[in-house]
Amino acid sequence: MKCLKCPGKAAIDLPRHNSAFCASCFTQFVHDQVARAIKSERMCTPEDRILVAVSGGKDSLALWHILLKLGYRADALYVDLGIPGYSATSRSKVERFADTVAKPLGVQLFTHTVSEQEGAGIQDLANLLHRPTCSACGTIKRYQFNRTAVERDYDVMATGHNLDDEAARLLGNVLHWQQEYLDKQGPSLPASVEGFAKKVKPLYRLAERELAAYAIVNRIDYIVEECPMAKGSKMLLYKEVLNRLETESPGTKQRFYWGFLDQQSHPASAGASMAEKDQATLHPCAACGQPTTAEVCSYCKMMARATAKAKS
Ligand code: Q46
Ligand code: ZN
Repeated sequence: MKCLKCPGKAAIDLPRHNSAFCASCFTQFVHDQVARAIKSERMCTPEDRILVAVSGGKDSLALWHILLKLGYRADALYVDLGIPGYSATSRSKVERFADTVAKPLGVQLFTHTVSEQEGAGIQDLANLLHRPTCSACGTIKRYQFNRTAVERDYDVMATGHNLDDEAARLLGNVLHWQQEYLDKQGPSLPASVEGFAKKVKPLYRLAERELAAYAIVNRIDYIVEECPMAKGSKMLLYKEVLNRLETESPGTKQRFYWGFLDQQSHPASAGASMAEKDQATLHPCAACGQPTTAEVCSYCKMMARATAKAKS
């Protein structure tokens, strides 16, 4: 297969975009997708100072890499959760990336160590509180990222959530009709009140698989294993289900999540009653007078075709 953009050989195919790219055109494609996300969702300007939440995984390190390549001033914060056999490796990946890629560009890495600052590693802390580890972890990470962003005067905080993450989260929120969460599922959340940093997800247009390919093509050394605490989580199940749908019908995740964002961006029509919407879009069929959105209703069109066929 050939690259869509140049005469080179394609290195990665993107069924949902009906295209394939060579390594360098693919890198360009990823940068373009992020630039587009930032612009269309008004995430930040070139003057803004950005704080990236990094975990050592492909998404957050790719995000940091992309923002730096696009010329943004992006520092990062890593939260060391103190999970045996996982945190030490993820921390070393982040530090290596910072030393080799970020620091030469004059940007900084901050580290927050849970066992030092909160007094115990995340698992001990969760046991103590009788809370699931991930729930305690989520609380600490949200709090510390926001606090660092606000105290150090960053304009915006960026996380590496990708299309798969957001589609899975949307599926969970829809299955449980969590309206409050649905309202906050956009990729750009303003600093709604004093003390809250603006939060953005510049990778929402890119799939997990595309970010893994980006990391490999750009030689980003990341931790491949998931956090051991994620095992058996609902999110992984939702991702599995969506992956099955995606295989059967490429573009499903994108249609699901981007379609949701589209609906959200038209609050007027979403808020209108069904009767109001019908009145705005329906009018009498030119042939039979029954309500339709087209000039001639589908019944009349179908019957006209049937009549024509019968006569021919
Ligand atoms: S890091 Fe933390 Fe995740 Fe690990 S303990 Fe759970 S929430 S799974 S994103
Ligand atoms: Zn190419």
